[in-house]
Amino acid sequence: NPDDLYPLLKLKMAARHAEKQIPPEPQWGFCYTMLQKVSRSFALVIQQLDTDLRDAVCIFYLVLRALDTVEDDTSIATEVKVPILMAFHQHVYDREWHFSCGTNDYRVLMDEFHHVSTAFLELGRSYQQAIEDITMRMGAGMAKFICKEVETVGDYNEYCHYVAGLVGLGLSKLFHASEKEDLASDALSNSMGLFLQKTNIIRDYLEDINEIPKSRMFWPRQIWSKYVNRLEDLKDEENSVKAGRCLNDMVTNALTHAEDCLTYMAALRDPAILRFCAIPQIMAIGTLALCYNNIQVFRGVVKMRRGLTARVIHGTKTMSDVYEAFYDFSRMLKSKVDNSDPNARKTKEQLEAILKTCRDYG
Ligand code: RWZ
Repeated sequence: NPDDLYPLLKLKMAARHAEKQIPPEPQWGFCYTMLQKVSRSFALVIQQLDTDLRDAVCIFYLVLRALDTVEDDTSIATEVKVPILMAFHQHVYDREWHFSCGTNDYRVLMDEFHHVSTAFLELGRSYQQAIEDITMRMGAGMAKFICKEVETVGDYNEYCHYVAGLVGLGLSKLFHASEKEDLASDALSNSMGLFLQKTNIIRDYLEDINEIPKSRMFWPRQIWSKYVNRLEDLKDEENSVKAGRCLNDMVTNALTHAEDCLTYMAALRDPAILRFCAIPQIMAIGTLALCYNNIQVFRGVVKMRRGLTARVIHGTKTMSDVYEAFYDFSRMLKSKVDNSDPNARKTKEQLEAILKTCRDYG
């Protein structure tokens, strides 16, 4: 599609530009280089922000990444892991603190964590307090879920709150600390994180289930047990109808957060912060539209085409663009709903509510 070429070129140029913008101080150089390595997409959206807020968000991300690296390392005994997770918010203040774990780039992040601490100590006090508070709460939540499975939809919401909803709360605090935004409510901030996290959990089914050593699964039993006896059974060819319905059930659950996300974004005043928040949310609803009733989710990776991603990144400027994108993807999703699906009515109700919000305000 020749229409896609131009935005794609711009995207590549933006990525190269980001590489060249590495600051000269060793601690900041390390942090921005590391951010590029652990998340190219996040390194790209973070560039929307002004310097002091961008620095705080970069450190926030790396601190949580390090916390996640500890949680994720299955070779660490629980008795060792839990105290580290619980005290991580104190370790960030200590330039001498060190704990080696993880692999590849994540191991470098852990081994050179003193650079992150040094940079953290240079942030304004209100940024530090926001990062400390969220790190403490996420560490405690991760520790709780080490020995707990995601059984009910309530557990699913609770787990997603710890690993993503809290990121939303933290970002809202950082935006407020920058004096560019009012403090958003915890409920709306939480929804911003849950919408992204639940989309990732749906899309990453196969990757998570095939992981060695066996990773925990986040699809709640309360949902999948309506369709199959074991979560792995969704992969089997003979279960494809049931698998599709289970997938649609999960997408419908994720869609319950979309209206809150629109309300959150509509209240933002700073255009750069809006772009930073909106790009991932539009990618999420686009991914849900792509995954709905698409059993490829159980066979391989389902990802939005790169040209479309580039268009989202460069085409999102104002809240009107956000309403338009949510409208288009909701319409696309609605056209895929089949009345024989047990959740068809619920799904369509969710979509109708999103479409109405977009029409009323967009
Ligand atoms: C913009 C208000 C970015 C909310 C959630 C968005 C993302 C998905 C991934 C909130 C390190 C990446 C692993 C942070 C812990 N959640 N979350 C507003 C938002 C970082 C590890 C991975 C989390 C995690």
